[in-house]
Amino acid sequence: MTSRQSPQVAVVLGSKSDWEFMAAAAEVMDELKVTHEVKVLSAHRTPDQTLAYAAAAAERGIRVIIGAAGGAAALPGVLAAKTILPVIGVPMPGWALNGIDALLAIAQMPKGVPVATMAIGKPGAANAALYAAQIIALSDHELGERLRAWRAARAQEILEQKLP
Ligand code: RP5
Repeated sequence: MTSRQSPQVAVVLGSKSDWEFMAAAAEVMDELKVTHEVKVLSAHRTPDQTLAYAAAAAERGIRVIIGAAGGAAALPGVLAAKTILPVIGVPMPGWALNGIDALLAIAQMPKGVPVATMAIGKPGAANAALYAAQIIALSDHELGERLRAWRAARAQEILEQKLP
């Protein structure tokens, strides 16, 4: 049995430099009270540790994995190759192609190993957290209620916007 404090979502960053964008995912999960852990693991720089982490995630109680990487962004796909947990990929901006490279690398998975691909950068990070929460809410009614309240609060913010 998994305790309430154990992480439900694993956020895996290809580099510490990705945190600048992925902090937005942690903020949303904090708001929604979705427990999570953040790890730095690279498909290219620490391949053995990345594979072992993905292979062990489900038995540790992780329900969803979010993988963030830039450039030749193999990380989400490599995580997905070692688990049947849902994997959500977030392309990181930067370098010459400003995230387009990572977007295509993450989205273009071969048949049989899916990765749910979000938008580039901070919007994608926040949406990855929301999407992970929506998956977990399929079997967590209270989280579903928090998600509904979160959406309603965002709608209210729009309705209350005033132009100068
Ligand atoms: C990717 O290369 C990482 O996910 C990061 O987005 C990018 C640059 O990494 P650093 O050189 O900043 O460590 O693998």
